Amino acid sequence: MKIEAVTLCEIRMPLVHFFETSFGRTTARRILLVKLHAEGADAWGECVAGEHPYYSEESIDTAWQVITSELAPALIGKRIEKGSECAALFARVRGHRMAKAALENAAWVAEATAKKMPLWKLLGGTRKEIACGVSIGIQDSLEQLEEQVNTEIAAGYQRIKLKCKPGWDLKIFERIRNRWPKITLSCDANSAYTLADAKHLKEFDRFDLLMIEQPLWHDDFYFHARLQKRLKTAICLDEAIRGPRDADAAGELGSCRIVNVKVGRVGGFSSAIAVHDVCKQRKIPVWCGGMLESGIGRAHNIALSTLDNFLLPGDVSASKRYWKEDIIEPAVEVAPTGTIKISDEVGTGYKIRENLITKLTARELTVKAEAVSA
Ligand code: OSB
Ligand code: MG
Repeated sequence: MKIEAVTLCEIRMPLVHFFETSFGRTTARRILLVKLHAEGADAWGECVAGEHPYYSEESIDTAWQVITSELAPALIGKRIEKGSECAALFARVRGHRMAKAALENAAWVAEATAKKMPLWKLLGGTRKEIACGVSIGIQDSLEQLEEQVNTEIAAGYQRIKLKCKPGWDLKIFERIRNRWPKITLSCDANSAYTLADAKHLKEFDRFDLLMIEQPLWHDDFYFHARLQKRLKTAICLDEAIRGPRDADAAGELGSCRIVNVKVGRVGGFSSAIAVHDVCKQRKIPVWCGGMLESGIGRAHNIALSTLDNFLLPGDVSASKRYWKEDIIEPAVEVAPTGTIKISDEVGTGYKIRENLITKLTARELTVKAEAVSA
């Protein structure tokens, strides 16, 4: 298929409930969507970069810039057979993995559409349903947190992850574990601690957590390996794993025993599959992370989660936890068993509500061949 043009579209979507991590609170998302115009196999992708460069170096504004000036021009006018060919076309741009992933993932959807296949099959998935967990942000009070956990357990979610930071850790684990001694519980620090906190982090071992996600620096493997030796609880790396080499290094060093795969963070589906494969080889279970995605990114996460080494429940949860109205149809729904059923339809199995996207759009730009050659 020939890539004729790329449309960038920034939409604004208020969250149903604010989401707070150790690096800050989000109340409304600014989301960058991309649309590939590909000879009738048009397809959408989502850039998961945040409003600020706090989770990683990227933000929606850096992504907008690098897509319009580098990545879209590298694609437009090219004929590609497969989504996986994008990575080589983008290779001379260093980093900017979330920006690259938005386009590459759209190209995989275009490929699936052209081949009349479900995206999950094209990615190499095998599962017919996937296991879901939730990520619960830092709240204003312990009571509010307990109520949220109660709601999500009642909805059937198979794993509860609590965002934590110094001052919002032992007391929340204590409170939640006291009321629910048996649930699968984990935590995510988003790099809020240093090795000087090792003794404090050792206290986490008392709460039978499935994992502690990214406790130390966002770019570190070495000190996580030192910390992992001292902890009974498994460390899971999120931020630090930027691709398959990182997963290999982390596995060899013993920096973690579990890996969070986010397709945006690692640069797109081909890299996400490679991370999955390296971890499988090393017998490291993976799960699919989330970035407060709209339905477009969410549908891509669902497809990815069908690969067989996605052995733990992902942060892939129902649309209604985030949005009053999602931009896909049907909205993502989670069954009382805490699972999402995988569609056998062509592409993602979800339709894009383009009229709604238009209504939510704050800025839009189409990059075309004339502009590229000029
Ligand atoms: O670290 O997993 C994270 C959201 C934004 C940035 C980083 C993270 C998260 C989440 C949310 O935990 C997961 C979700 O989309 O529900
Ligand atoms: Mg995380």
